[in-house]
Amino acid sequence: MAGNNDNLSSTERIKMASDSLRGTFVESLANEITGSINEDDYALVRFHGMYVQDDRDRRDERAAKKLERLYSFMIRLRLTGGVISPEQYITLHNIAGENSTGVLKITTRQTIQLHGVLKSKVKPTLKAFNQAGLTTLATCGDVNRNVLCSSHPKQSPLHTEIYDYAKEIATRMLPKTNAYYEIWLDGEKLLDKELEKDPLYQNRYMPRKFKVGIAIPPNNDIDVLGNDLALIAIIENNELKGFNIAIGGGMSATHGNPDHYARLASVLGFVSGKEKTLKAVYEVATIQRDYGNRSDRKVARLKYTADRLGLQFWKEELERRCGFEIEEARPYQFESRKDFYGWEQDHEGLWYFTVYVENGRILDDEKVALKSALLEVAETGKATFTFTCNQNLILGNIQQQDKAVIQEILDRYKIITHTDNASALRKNAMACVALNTCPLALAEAQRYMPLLLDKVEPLLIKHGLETDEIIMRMTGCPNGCARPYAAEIGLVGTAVGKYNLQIGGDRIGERLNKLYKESLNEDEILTELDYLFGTYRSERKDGETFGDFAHKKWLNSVPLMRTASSFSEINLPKST
Ligand code: SRM
Ligand code: SF4
Repeated sequence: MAGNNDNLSSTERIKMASDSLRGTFVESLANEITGSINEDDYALVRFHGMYVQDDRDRRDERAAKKLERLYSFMIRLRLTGGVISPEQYITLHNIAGENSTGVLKITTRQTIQLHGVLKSKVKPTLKAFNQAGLTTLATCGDVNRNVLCSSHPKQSPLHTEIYDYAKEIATRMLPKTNAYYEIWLDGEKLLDKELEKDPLYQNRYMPRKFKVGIAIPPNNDIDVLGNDLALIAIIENNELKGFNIAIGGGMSATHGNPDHYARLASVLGFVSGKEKTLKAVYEVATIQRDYGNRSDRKVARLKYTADRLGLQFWKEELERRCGFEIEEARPYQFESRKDFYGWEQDHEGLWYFTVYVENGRILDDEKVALKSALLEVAETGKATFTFTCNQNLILGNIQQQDKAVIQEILDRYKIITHTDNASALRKNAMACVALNTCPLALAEAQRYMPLLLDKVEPLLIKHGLETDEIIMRMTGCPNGCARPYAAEIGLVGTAVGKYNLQIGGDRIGERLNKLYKESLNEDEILTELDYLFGTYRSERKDGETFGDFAHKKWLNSVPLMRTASSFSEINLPKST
């Protein structure tokens, strides 16, 4: 029943033999000859929220000296909806300084990663996190990842109610293992293994990573349709009615292979009531667990299971497992996908300041001392921290009487000017990590994007487009970590210094872009953009966004990757 599962992939075998994710970590950590870990533990360490990496900038130098690669760990926190207290932020700041490169990297899934943590520092780091009430469990690996939730409470008085769903989903879908506690926190060994029995993940976990997000229209700031499972809050007369439930989003593709494609989630229908919604989320996961491909990891994500089995099958199977009907989807409207920079006040009178963080990198550099400023803000204890899927930061829940204190710090460190002065293009741009840590990067992204934007901005000024909020995203490879296929302009690395230019995505995340030109170098990118911007400026209709114009003008007849975002758009196969 579960697709082609006769030949299980090696990762499947490693998971099943792992003794609830224990693997051979005790041995791996004790081995002082290498900065790395045992081979099979590579796959398992992800379930604990870490990746083994090496500094790619230093590979040649190390090889010439006959040294092993400079291994270190990337550690990713679990922060549902991106929320963290000021006290926790201070811990994070201090640990980053002591045990990692010092940069706090806000990810495209609302959380923080630290890079460059040496093997000897992993346990102290996780212990310090744990003491602050933070964990990294299940932020990577074949499990439910960090659950996204629209970031800005200003958007809806129902934000807290909806955020509670995100927390509940995150909790219910955590793997039931004691291994994290035993290995990293030196906790006592679990004697009664029955307590570790995991009805959701069993001993095989998901076939591949599983991502859930909740968007609160009209803002689609989390790019909800890029998730395996997307919930879209349906609000009528200021009341939460329930959620449209969509499945099969994913942003990864492979250059030149049409069998691996980016896809937006397709809406299956509507569910209402907390328990029913949580049940539906859980059962979508069990269907993917049972039917996802476990022999070829390249096509193991839910999007492929959705297309292989068809949405009719998914809906019927979901209703069968839930024991209730999935109703007809309700109407909703996305109007934007951005962060609202600067000061905003919510319905309760609390204040929020959204800080522009270039590519999510919190550090002190020649442009701005952001890291020092944020530490000072956290030390006041008067603002919470919420990370956004656009790699920015919202300082929030600030009482009227405390606003001046926060304002003074932001002014003194020129954070407000830094945010105000960033161009519209820059404020809506994102880039993934890529080099020097990502082992899959074919090209630069976060280190190069700011330099490229320095050259794109004059083009926009030349064409009188400098206030247009065009969404431009870059990744170092086609895995799509900064969701480049959902951008109006996407640059996807093909080789060092070369990028595919994708154009024509919409502004609200409901239409993917398409390949326009392949493997361009910087000069070619700038020449193409000059032409595209010039044509857009002279031929666009009133209010027409760049993405909509580009789609109509240049790409209408180009075949799509999978983009169907509603049930009716898909050619439904017969249920099996
Ligand atoms: Fe990602 C793998 C970084 C969001 C799709 N991603 C990686 C790894 C871990 C490389 C690896 O496997 O060794 C990258 C680590 C780089 C580094 O040095 O830190 C990496 N992904 C990131 C982050 C940090 C990018 C960023 O700059 O913010 C994001 C962390 C999110 C988080 O907090 O959990 C990140 N990755 C995404 C997203 C965006 C999203 O989820 O909305 C996607 C596209 C959506 C999707 O999942 O389809 C994404 N990452 C991938 C894939 C392709 C998965 C697939 O379906 O084939 C890989 C490769 C893989 O899993 O084999 C990948
Ligand atoms: Fe690495 Fe590719 Fe993801 Fe960028 S898109 S972080 S290069 S895997």
